[in-house]
Amino acid sequence: MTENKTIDPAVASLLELSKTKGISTAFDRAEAMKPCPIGAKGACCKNCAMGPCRLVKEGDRGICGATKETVAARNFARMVAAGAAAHSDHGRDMALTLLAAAEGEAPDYKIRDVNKLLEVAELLEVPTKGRETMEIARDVAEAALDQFGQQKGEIIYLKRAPKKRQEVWRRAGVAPRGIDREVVEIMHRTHVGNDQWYESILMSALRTALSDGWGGSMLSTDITDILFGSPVPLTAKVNMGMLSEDEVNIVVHGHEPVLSEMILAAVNDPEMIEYAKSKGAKGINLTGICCTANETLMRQGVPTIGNFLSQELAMVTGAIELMIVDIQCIMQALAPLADKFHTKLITTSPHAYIEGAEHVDFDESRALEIAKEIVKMGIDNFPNRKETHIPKEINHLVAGFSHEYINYALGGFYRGSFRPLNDAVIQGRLRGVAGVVGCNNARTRHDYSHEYITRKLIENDVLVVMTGCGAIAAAKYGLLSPEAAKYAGPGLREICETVGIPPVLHVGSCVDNARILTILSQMATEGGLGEDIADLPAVGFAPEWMSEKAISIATYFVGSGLYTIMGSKSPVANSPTVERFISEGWEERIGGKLEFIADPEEAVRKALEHIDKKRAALGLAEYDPTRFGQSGDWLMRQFIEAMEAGKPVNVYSAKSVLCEGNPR
Ligand code: XCC
Ligand code: SF4
Repeated sequence: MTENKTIDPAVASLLELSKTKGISTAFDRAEAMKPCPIGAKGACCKNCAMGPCRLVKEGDRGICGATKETVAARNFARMVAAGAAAHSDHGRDMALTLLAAAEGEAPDYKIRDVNKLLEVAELLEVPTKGRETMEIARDVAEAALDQFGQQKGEIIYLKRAPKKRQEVWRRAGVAPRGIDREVVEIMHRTHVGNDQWYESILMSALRTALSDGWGGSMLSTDITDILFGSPVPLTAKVNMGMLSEDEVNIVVHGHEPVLSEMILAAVNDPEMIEYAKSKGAKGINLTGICCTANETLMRQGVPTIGNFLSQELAMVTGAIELMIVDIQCIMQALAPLADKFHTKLITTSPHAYIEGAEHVDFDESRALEIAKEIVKMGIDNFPNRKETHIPKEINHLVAGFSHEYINYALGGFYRGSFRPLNDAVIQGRLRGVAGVVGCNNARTRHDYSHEYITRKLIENDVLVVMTGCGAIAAAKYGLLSPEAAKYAGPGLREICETVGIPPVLHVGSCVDNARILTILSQMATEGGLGEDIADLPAVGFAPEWMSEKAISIATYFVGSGLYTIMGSKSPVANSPTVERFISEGWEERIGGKLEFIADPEEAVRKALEHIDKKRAALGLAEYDPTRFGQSGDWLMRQFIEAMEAGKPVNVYSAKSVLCEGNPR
C-alpha cells in the first residue's frame, strides 16, 4: 500500500509506523481530500467579491465578463508572482546580511569567498581597485539591493545571458526592469478590471519570472557564495539513517543558510558537545531537510535526511530533539505533530511563524549566540526522548557542483572552460543536457518521477544537473554518486570516469536554479552550440512540482529559451488556448515552451525528441549510442574485481574478453 505512495523505503516504513500510531500525514490527507477539480485546472477566479466565479462550461464568463482564458492566465501569473516574490525576498535577506556583515553589525558573518566577491563586484559595476574587502562588500550589497527597487532600465544580470538572448528579451518586451516592480506589476495587472488579454498577462508573467531567475535568485546564490563559500565537490550521506540513536538530533529545515550556518558552528562548539554529553548524549548530530539542507550539504557536507514529503515522517521517528525552521516549504502540520513527540519545533524567521511552535527571533547581530541558545534547547530536550524508530537507509553522494567548479573540473586550472562539455555534446558523446528540479507533491508518488526521469536521461547520455528536492530524491537512489556512472549511457559514462564526476550533478537549492542559467549561458557563448540558450540541446523538468516557486522557476527557464516539462497537473488546463500559448505561443516569441506532462515516460520521450531536434538544427551528428563507450575505468574495475574474487586472471585473455565491448 505504502509502495504506491513513495519509492523511498525509509519513508514507506515510517508511513506504516504512522498508521499504527494513528498519525495522519500529508500522504493520508491527500487521499482524504480530493483536489478541487475547478481550482485545479485554473477555472476559478476569486479576484473580487462578486465571485468566486467558476467558469466550467463552454462560453462561461465571470460576473465581470472575464473569460476562462483571462482567469487561467491571471491565476498562472499570480503563481509566478508569488514564487518570484519568495525567491527574491530570500535574495534580499541575503543582501541585507551581507550589508550587515560589511558594516560590522553582524560580526559572526565573514566573507568566505573573496574571489567571488570580486567577480560579483565587477558584474555589479562596483569598483574594487585598491579597496578594502568590507568596503567592496558593502557596495556589492547596496548594488544588489538597488536591483530590487530599480524602476527603469533593465536588471543588471541580464548581461550574463548570451547577447542573442538579451535581444530576444528586448524585442519581446520582457526584459525585467526591477525585481520588486515586476512582482507588483503582476498583482496590479491581474486585479479586477485590469489586463484582460491572456497574451499580455502571460508575457508579463515571463518578465516577472525572469526578474526572479536573472535577478533575485541569481543575486541570492552569488551573495550566499560570498558569505559562505562557493561550493566545491564533497562527499556526503543522505536519508533517515543519518539520524542518530545516541546523539542529540537537531534538524534544520527551510531555505535560508543564514541561520543554519550558525547552527552548524554552534553544534561543533566543544562547550556545546560537552553539554550534550552531560545530558547523556554521545554528541550532537546536525541534519537537514529541503533546501536549508541543500545549502549546508553543498558547502559543508551536512547530511540530508529527506525532501519535502519526508518532513513529517522525520518527526515520526521520535528521534528528533529539535527542528529549526526558517522560511518556505514548512508544513503547518509539523506543529501539532511535534506535540505528539518530545520534538521541539522552533520558528526563527520574521516571515514565517507557526501557531503552536516556539518562536526565537533570529537577530544577525548576535547570530552565533542565538544559535547556541537554540542548540541548547535541543540538548536540554534529549533526556525526554522515548522510543525511537530510525530507518536504516543511508546513501552516499557527491554534491557541491557550482558552475565555477564545473568550469574548472572539465578544463582544469589552466584551461578551465566549458569547451570540453561543448565538445562532448558536439561529438555526440553527450546527447544533451537537462535540468531536473523541484518539489515533491503528495498527489503523485513520492520521488518516483524524479528517479525515473533522471535515470532515463542519463541512460540516454544526457548529463543531468539537479537542485532542490529533486536532487535529494536522486541522491537517495544513488544517482549522485560517481558509481552511478554504471547507469549512464556509454558516452556519458566515459566522461564521468575520465573527469571523476557523477552523471547527475547537484548544483544546489531552489534559488540555485540560477546556477543552471549560468551553466547554459556559458555553454551557449562557448561556441559550437549556436549563440543562444534556445539553440542548445537542453531541456528542463520539474516532475513533482507543487510550489508557486516551481512555477516561477519553470517560467524563467522557458523565458531563457528552454523547453520545460512540468509533471502533475496543468494549472491552466481549463483553457486550451492558454495551454497552447504557453507552449507554441511562447516558443514563437521567446524560444522556450512550457508543457505539463504527467506521464514521466512521455516526458522523457518528448525531451529526447526535442534534444535531437536541436542537435539537427545545429547540424550536429545524429546521436549514436554505439559510437562511444570502449574506454573507461570499467575495464580496470572488472580486472580488479576478478582478482579480488580470487579468479585466475590472465591479463591478455581478460583483455580480449573485455574488448568485446561493455558487457552491460
Ligand atoms: Fe520546496 Fe526548496 Fe519545492 Fe523542495 S523543491 S518543495 S519549493 S524545498 Ni525548490
Ligand atoms: Fe468573478 Fe471577475 Fe470578480 Fe474574478 S474578477 S471573481 S471573474 S467577477
